Amino acid sequence: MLNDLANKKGELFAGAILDCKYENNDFYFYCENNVILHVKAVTDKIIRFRYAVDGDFPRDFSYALSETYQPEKPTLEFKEKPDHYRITTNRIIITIWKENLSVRILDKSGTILIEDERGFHWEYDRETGNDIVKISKKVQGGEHYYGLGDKAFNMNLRGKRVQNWGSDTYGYGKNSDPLYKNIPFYIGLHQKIAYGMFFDNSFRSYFDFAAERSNVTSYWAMGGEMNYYFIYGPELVEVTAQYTNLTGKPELPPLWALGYHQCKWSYYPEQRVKEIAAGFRDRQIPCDAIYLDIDYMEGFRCFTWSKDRFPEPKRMVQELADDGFKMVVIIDPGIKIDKDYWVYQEGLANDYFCRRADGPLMKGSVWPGLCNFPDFTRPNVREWWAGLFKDLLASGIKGVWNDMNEPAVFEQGTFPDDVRFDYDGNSCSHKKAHNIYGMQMARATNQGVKKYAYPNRPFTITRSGYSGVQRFAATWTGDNIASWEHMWLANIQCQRLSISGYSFAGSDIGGFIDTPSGELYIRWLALGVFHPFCRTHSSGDHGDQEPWSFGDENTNLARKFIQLRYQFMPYMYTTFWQYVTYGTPMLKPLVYLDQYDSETYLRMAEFGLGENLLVCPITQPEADGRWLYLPRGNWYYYWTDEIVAGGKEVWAEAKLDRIPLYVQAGAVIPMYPVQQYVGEKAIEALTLHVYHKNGAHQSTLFEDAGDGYGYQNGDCMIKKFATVGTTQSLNLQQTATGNFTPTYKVCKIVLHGLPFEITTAELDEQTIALSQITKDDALQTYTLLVNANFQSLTIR
Ligand code: MIG
Repeated sequence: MLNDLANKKGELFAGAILDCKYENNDFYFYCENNVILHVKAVTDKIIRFRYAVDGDFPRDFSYALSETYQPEKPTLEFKEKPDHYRITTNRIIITIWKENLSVRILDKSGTILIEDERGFHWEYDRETGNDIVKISKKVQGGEHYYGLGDKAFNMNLRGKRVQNWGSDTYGYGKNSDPLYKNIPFYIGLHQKIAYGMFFDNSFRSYFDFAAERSNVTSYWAMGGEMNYYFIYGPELVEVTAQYTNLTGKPELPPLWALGYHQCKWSYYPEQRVKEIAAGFRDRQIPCDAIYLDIDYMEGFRCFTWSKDRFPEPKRMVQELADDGFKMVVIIDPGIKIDKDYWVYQEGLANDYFCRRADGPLMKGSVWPGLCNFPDFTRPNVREWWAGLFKDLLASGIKGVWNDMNEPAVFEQGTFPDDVRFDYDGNSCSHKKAHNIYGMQMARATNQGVKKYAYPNRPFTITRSGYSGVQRFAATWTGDNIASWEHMWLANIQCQRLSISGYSFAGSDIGGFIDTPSGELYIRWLALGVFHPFCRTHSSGDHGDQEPWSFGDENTNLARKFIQLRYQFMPYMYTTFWQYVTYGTPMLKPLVYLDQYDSETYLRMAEFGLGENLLVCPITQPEADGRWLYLPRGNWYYYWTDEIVAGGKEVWAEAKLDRIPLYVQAGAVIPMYPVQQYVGEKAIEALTLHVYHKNGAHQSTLFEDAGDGYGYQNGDCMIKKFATVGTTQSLNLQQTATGNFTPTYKVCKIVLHGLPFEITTAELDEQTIALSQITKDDALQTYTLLVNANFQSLTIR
């Protein structure tokens, strides 16, 4: 496109720098032809570049940025040289050439991190009056690219061109683009050094990773500003964490939201919902949430209930709650044009709906028929929208699911370009607001659910979003298909979302369109239980997709994998806490586990979950295992306790009753007993699986009430488990901080992989009788019960 456009219209470039002014962390470079570059050192590692072409900057505004982000002040040095300016932070060196405003960034060892090719340039688009703003960078030797949200491409984006224009893509496939989300953030890796690039521009945008020209990576947007953040790693995880801090982290979800969820388009009437609920409890398959799709409403009118299908919602929701089920309902943006419908009346009376350029209300057909659409970019509209959730929450609804918010409109796809938006006081057209519409809807929804769920935590989920949307809702990967390829895609998309700041993601397990075979369903479920959001969803006209729909044998396997999810719950919750606290991605592609090993660069099936687990799904039929690349270090095969050395390809034996799953040597993995739903029983013992390693390792456990906001005031418990192992011994130290007191008083410690026979055991300096340690011959593990507050356990 760079060249196509260039053929027809003129590309414009900055002139030479005439002057420079600076104050604190802000540097302004004024060029010959009215171009200004504003460089802001946000931190020592995050540098913002903002360009103006008409001699002035418009009001600075972004929906992406977190309001609570507190950057650490950089340490700076500024120098003017004959042909360039140089800004040096504690970590990087930024050079800006006087001749043409070209930018280069080096790390402290002098390695080039990024370097402009043609640099910033633009084109004036006569039709819209917008500037098409572009930048091009040289591809560095051996450079690889990752990120960009939900893209359905191979993990490594080199050689691809992608587009951000949120779209309802029913039955998309590998390489379909654009999809639902708009996350203009990528991560570059070369010479084992990682950096991030966040192009904060909500217009339709494109990224070309050495696709058009093999030595150039470029990106551009159809309007708005050239406004990007460079983020220095050098570690991949740090790049994602910084981006996530910049664009915001969610709050902790209620613990039940990490349980298993069951969804369908649609479960109705009440009797059917009850059958589904009973189906879980009768078969003892754990489940925390059941969803109602659009058919629960009266003629698809949001915030109404179908009188025939759900005559007494509050009673039904309560009865389900008594049995441990939380109910989540869908809410779409389209409000039916219907004079007798109160939501429509209120929206109309208060002028809350979007308007066309010439004044009429924006009309579009979606499920209810012709609809108007709230302008979620106005604070008072969000406030109104939030208030609409009062009755739903009062009926006991615990979560809300936002769909169709790309925004999607039948036939025409989305809104026409001329539709107007307030954009929080920065009035604009759909061209600019399209990509943030879904995010602002999710924001308003979260605001309402949060308010009325109080003192409990809200749960919201959205299909579309822009950078920063992770603050407001969980997400899923949209309308996928029950095929092996789609399961493969789900794995990549969830990892990619995670490294793009959006960890709370999952796929429609088993596929939304079509019916999976039992085998595919089980393989997919086995993967899904290791995704932060774990929900089976399918469209109604393609048969049943409950965990018991595929015969007895598969039902048993489904139960087993869902039970595993509940056993790993404290580990998943800890991983979530690390995400909301540090911005650490919950899922990590293999390259994130070892960027110093180039064998990981093109891998995409294997991923890390949290600190200590490695998962690799089987995405082919009739397999009894698979080859995978295990990162360096020693790993335990979860199912057998076999110790496997990484840094090479290994074969993981995994018939349908297993998913390749490895535990890092030295790890301590916390587990809960199986429950049918979160909070079913008070946890009486926490199990700590300790995996011996020759050497030291540290693991974490976070616990709190699992709901409410006490954790924000210290009512939580952070435990660190430090293990040190030798060929003769194992020491485990536990240190705890925080005020939370868990229900359990004991820990069940399971020792894995001891390379010696136990002769003595000491707990907090007291000898333990060996008779208190039981050996499991199958796995060669040793189990003992200890006081939950133990500090040190030594085994020899
Ligand atoms: O036009 O609400 O992606 O999860 O079940 C289809 C019905 C609208 C699309 C969502 C899907 C949901 C379906 N929706």
